Amino acid sequence: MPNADQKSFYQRTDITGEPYEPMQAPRFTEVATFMRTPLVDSLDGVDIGIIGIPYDGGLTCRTGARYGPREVRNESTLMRAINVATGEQPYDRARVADLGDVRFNDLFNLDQAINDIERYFVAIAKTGVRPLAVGGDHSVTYPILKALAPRYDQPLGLVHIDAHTDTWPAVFGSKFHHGAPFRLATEEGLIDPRRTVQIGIRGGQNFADGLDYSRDNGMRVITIEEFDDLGWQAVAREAKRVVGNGPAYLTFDVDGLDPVYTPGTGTPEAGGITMREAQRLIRELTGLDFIGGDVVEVSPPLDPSGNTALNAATILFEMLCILAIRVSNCRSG
Ligand SMILES: [Mn+2]
Repeated sequence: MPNADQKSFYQRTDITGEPYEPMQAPRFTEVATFMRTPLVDSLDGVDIGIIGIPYDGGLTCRTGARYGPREVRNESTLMRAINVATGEQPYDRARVADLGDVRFNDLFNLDQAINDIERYFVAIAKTGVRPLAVGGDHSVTYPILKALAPRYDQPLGLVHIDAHTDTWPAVFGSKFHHGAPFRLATEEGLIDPRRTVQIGIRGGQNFADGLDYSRDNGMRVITIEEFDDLGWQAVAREAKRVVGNGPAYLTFDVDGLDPVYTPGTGTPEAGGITMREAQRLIRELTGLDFIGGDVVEVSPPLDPSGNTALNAATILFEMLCILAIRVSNCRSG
């Protein structure tokens, strides 16, 4: 599987002229990029691009997610080049790079921030690079979907892991907030609600507003109680049935996990998914046609232990593994 092209992609030269591979170096060394992949300023030759979105203007509650990308980069240096559980080696299958962060022209203007994010993902989508985004709060997924969905002849399917449905109407005077991306995406035909599954749902202000919207529009809502009854394997089967064939997007809000794993998040809800369940669930989603994904709502200032960012980086690695399988399958046939 590894070829010379992929190998040279990960090689670097240091200031003495010595060639080396950062991913083979001790994990406490080097500038922290996502998964120790090369930081690039061009999309040429990239299959999967991991990009930070240091934006949290859409938060309705506890803040700090703007620091998410930086801290996930740091903890992601602990990830290995192999998925020990599955044997997957994503860097043999695909050229993975750190694309840096989305830059904002007008950080304090929510409506403008959406355009800034969309602009980056339009650039990515044009090249066929599959993006893996790291937030930032969940409002960032709406402009990502705005950029990606028009490339396909049908609305995207969605696997959405979260404690909240994120289908709420406007709050505090704005329809762009972290509890609304999938209502906006449904209204604009970016996602197909009948090919959307929401997993781990258990909370939210005016709970019924979001839940009713999701169900009335045909989304498959799997509450945490149903998740508990079915188990991760059956939930994965159900997600595959709902999403079916056709392009799909994977979005993971770390508050879908129990707060023991991810206390550093904007709106924690007790009684959530375990890390082990989440890892096995994601692995089991292999085969769906994911065109990209994101991990959002990591707020490092709310968890100085770094555990939230470590678990987010681990989820990101699992997502990278299934995306890399998709890339190499598409390449070979
Ligand atoms: Mn949430």
